[in-house]
Amino acid sequence: MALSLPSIADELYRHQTAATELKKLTLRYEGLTVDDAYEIQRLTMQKYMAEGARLVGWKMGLTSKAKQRSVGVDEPIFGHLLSTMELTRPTLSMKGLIHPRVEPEIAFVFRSRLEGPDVTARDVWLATECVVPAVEIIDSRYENFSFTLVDVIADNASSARFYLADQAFSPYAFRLDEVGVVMRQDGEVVQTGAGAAVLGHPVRSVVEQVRMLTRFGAAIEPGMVVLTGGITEAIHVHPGDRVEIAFAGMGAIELEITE
Ligand code: OOG
Ligand code: MG
Repeated sequence: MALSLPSIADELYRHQTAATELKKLTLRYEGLTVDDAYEIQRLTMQKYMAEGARLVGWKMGLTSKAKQRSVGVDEPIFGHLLSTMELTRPTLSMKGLIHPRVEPEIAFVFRSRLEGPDVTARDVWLATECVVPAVEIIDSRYENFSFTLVDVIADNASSARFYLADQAFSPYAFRLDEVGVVMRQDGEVVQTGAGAAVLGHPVRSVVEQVRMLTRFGAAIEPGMVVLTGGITEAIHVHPGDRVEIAFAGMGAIELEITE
C-alpha cells in the first residue's frame, strides 16, 4: 500500500478513540521509518489537540531492560502526554481502554525550559521543580500488545493514562536510582524494582528525552511533566483489581480498577 502518513494517523486516531485493536502497521505498509513513525505520532496527537486536549508533557518508554526484553524492542522511545490522559484520582476506569497494563514510574516536573542536543544531568536538576511517584497505564492499540519499534512509536508509545501521587519531593531528597519499588496486586507482590532500572538513573531518561525532542524540534516547557519510564515490567489489570505501588520513602499509590 502507498504510504500516506496523514491517513495512517487517521487510522490510529480512530482505533485509539474507539479502543479497538488494529494490525501492526509494519505488516501492511512497507518502508515506514522511525522518522515516519514520529511524524504519524505528531499528526495523531494534533487531532486530540484540535479537539481541545493540551500537551502537558512527555513520556519516555523502554528505558529499562525488563521492559525492552518483554516487548522485544531494544531502544528508548518517547510519546506525548495530553491533559485528557491524566487521572486526577487514583481510579482507573476500563472505559476507552483495550487491554491496559500498569507500571511504576518516577515523574519529573519542570520549572524551566530544557532543549538542545548537549543537555546534561546538571541542566536537568537546575530545571527541575520536583519529582513525584507516578503510575503509567499503557494500552497498545496493536493486537496482543505486540509491535515493532516503528509501530509503537506511531501509537504514541502505547500511552493511555497516567497518575501522579499527591506528594511531590525535592529532587535532592532521595537517590532516585536507589528508590525501591514494590507493586502489589490484590495484596500479592507482583513486581519489584529500583530506580536504577531506568537507564541507570531516571535523570538520564530526562537527558535522553531532551535529546530526542531536539531532533524533532520540540522541548520540555515550564510546567511540563516527564514520565521517565517503567521501573518494572507492566502488569495486566482488570475491573475489581487493586494495585498498590510503594516507592520507598516516597509513599504509595493505591490504584483501583473499575468497569
Ligand atoms: C511501550 C511503552 C513502554 C515504558 O515505560 O517503558 C513504556 C509498551 O511497552 O507498550 O511506557
Ligand atoms: Mg511507561
